[in-house]
Amino acid sequence: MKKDKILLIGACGQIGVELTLALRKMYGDANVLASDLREEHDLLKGTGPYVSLDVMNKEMLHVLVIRHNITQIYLLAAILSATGEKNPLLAWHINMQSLLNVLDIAKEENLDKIYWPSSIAVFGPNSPAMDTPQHTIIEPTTIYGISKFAGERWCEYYNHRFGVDVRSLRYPGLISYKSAPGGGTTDYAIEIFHEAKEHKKYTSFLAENTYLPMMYMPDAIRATIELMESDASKISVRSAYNLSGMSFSPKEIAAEIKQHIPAFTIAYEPDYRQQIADGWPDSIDDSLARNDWGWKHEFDLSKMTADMLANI
Ligand code: NAD
Ligand code: AKB
Repeated sequence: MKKDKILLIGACGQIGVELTLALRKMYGDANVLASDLREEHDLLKGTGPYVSLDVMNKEMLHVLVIRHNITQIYLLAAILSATGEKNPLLAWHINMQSLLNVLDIAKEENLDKIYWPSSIAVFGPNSPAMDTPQHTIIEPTTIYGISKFAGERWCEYYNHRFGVDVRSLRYPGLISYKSAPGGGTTDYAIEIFHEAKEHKKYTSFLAENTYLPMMYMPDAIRATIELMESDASKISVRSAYNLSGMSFSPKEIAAEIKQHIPAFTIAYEPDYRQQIADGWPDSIDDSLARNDWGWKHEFDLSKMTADMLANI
């Protein structure tokens, strides 16, 4: 039997650090090769093998896959929504070419499984905002959302056309304390905790009643692993599954933080990210993920707030 050997690309990012550590626990430290453009993250040091890799360099990626007998790739490298709007052509180039490099090598080397995350950013202002269904109008207006939607189509194409076992989730905004976020519109919901603890006040770049779908990182890591561990016969969606945890506004998260830090105050100064958030859903219907492979979230706003404040 072939031994599982996993390559994580973008391992030093907000999700990558925690996913690398979780996969090392499951598969054994030596069987999970972490890689990134950046220097190795402090939390990864001494926990397993690490290589410097630019995923845009297909030849180098290919050599690495062959040399390390890689059987699965988790591709997490990307330019996120807020950063993407500053340089749309670069975001398109990196987000698309990285995925095409990975999918093509997966096809050529007959790899077992590929994971690549999509985002709620695939939805746009013409999608239903509440309980946005899996299949609906999808007209993203950010370059990040456009690249994620195109990526979903490529994933489904490589699965149907070439049999590549690629799996994907449309993550909501992810909230965590271990590794810093990388330039998203939902990052306010992480900054607010750090500022609340340090300065007891926060100025939000989104308006008070802007609702967005969100998820606590432990739920996101578990969802990713549960999807990847599911029998292929259970995976009916080969583009990307809707995935839901909670939904709240800046006003609601501030009220929740105030329960723990009574002196905490919030002000609102919406910037260019408001327009991005206004085009995204308020909440997501993820019944397909729940029915197909048994997804169930654990963290709501109050449980997450208590955990974040206890750990920062
Ligand atoms: P991040 O920005 O924190 O991390 C991305 C990592 O990729 C960084 O460490 C960066 O150095 C690395 N990287 C960038 N270009 C690279 C290249 N050319 N070669 C190798 N590495 C490169 O992002 P994240 O929040 O961890 O997101 C990971 C994935 O999940 C992305 O596809 C993102 O779109 C998706 N996602 C994230 C969220 C969220 O809230 N964090 C929500 C939805 C989807
Ligand atoms: C972002 O805000 O860009 C990400 C996402 C929801 O994809 N957190």
